[in-house]
Amino acid sequence: MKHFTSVQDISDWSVLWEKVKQIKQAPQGRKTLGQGKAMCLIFLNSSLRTRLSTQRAAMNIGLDTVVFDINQGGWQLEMADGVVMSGSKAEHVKEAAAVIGSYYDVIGIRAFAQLQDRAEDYQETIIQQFKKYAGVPIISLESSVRHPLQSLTDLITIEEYKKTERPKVVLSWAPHPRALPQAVANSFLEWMKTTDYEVVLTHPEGYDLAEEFTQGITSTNNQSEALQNADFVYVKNWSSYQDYGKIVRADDEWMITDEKMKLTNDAHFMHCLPVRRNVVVADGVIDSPNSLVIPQAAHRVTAAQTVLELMLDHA
Ligand code: AN0
Ligand code: CP
Repeated sequence: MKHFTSVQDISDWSVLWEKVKQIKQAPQGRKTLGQGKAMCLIFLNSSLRTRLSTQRAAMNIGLDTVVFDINQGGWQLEMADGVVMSGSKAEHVKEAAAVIGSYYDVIGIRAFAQLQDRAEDYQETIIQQFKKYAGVPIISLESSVRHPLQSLTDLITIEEYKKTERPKVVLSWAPHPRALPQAVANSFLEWMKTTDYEVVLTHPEGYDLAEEFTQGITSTNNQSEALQNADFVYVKNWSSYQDYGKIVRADDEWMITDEKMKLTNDAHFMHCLPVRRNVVVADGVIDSPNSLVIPQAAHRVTAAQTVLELMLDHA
């Protein structure tokens, strides 16, 4: 695997599932795979899971890791080509990525959508520029459009907990006090499309995702209808794609409650975390035995290690 920035980077699913199985059985089975190599994880935004699980995955295979919170102590990077750099940005990504690539064998980068300019966010500029200039494999730790490590985790989790071959998986929008990116939802749909699950998307009017992600997916503005007989309820907030980056209305009634979960087929509750209790999901649901949020988050290590092993196997 050269880079890991979207589902397109998976070239052989049977090799991937074999690896997932091995890692679940013996996480430290390949303790020396990363020996003599090192990874740099660059964060432009906050993180708990991505930061810690990716480091833990690296530890399991003996890959040294450095975390670089670039906004705290790094230079501000110019991402666009051909600009006159007379403003506040001291260094161009062209040099920065190449330099980091000369020190490290793998680079992970988290750069959320800014939610100001849709065209700019949807170009995934930061990931693209690192791919172009770093000269080493790039792992997305959540870009402005996608969060593939999360989506792989979600797929591994559903595969582990599904009780039928073709479970009904519902992705439901839920309210949130802050405008959030669409990346987790976009990416989830992109990965779900590779399965033969019954996938249903539900959100209030005004929260349609980009067509490239929703094409071929059943979608409804009626949350109760979507939840009928669901086996997995995956919940996430995102801000509007049409009215870009905006919270278009108060839709508090979209919170996932115990009452709503009663409509489902005793569904598992999933969320990528961090989650705001009693805004996105009621305590009763997230604290119930049907909630998968902790095992799901634990599988972030499985997912990161799978990706790292696939990269290093062919390095
Ligand atoms: C981020 C988001 O919605 O993209 C990260 C989720 C993994 N969430 C928040 O900022 C709360
Ligand atoms: N799910 C997830 O990516 O969590 P963090 O933002 O804490 O890394």
